[in-house]
Amino acid sequence: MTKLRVAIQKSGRLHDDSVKLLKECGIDIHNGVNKLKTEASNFPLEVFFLRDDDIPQYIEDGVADAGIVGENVVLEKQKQVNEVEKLGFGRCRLSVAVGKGFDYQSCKDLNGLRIATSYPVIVKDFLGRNDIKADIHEISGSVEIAPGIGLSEAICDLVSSGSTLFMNGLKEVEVILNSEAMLISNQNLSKGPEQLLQKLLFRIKAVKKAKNNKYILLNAPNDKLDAICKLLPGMKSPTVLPLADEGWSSVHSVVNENDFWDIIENLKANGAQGILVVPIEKMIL
Ligand code: PRT
Ligand code: ZN
Repeated sequence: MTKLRVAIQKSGRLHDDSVKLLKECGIDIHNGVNKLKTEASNFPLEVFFLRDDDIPQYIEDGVADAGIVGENVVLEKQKQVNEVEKLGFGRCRLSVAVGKGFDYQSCKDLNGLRIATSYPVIVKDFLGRNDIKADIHEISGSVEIAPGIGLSEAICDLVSSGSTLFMNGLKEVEVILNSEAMLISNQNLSKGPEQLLQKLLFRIKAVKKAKNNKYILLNAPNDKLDAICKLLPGMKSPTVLPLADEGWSSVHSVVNENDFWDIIENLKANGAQGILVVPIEKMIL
């Protein structure tokens, strides 16, 4: 039977969220300690646990059909893979940082400096686009200590909270890339795996959509129903049910997280009461 072979990070920042996403897609996987691969019990899917840096190559070579890695890794590795879907976790930025005492005005100030990084390809591209001549020193870890030990004047590394830079006396001066985890796939999938990938993607989109939306229930006086329904477009239109109390209705709908607080304020201003907001598990349009 055809199986979809999906590579995820063995351990590290993307591991837990990758497993969680598959679970939210209804795929049961049991991750034995130190296992290289495992099979889902209820979906034709095999999971490979790999170092994130190796995943694009395995997918280009067709050893895995699809995988989950940071966009930073996809861009750095330059492998022939399809970028299928951004996944909304593992967010970070790839930034240039210099010592906090450095009087930095623009990227031209990087001319002639040594820049330590684990992302030589992306940094080289950035320097080229901005016509900057600087020396790239590739190192594989603990990039943030390079200026302190005299290896370089600047670094380019991933940043999320910024506390690593701060603790090492550095300041962020340029954001080269904003990154999040991404589903990538082999460019020449045969029909079976391609169909399974589409099935997985359908589920991922439903999970992502549900996270961005909330189910909302409220009570509305009947004379305000029109105004209230206009505030709540819902998936088609809101559901309106009569309450046992004469003159009142219960209104059910879906609201987007981003508009949420504005909508709630307008609803209250229009006489809505007893507003309940409930998370949605899956959402299929
Ligand atoms: O063993 P393997 O090679 O698989 O793992 P790894 O050590 O290469 O990667 P890992 O687990 O550290 O990160 C995996 C992916 O998570 C990265 O490729 C990014 O896409 C994403 N990600 C998100 C991050 C961060 N946030 C992050 N903050 N990856 C690394 N960091 C590091 C950064 O390098 C720096 O050392 O965290 C430090 C900075 O964090 P703040 O919060 O102090 O700014
Ligand atoms: Zn890695």
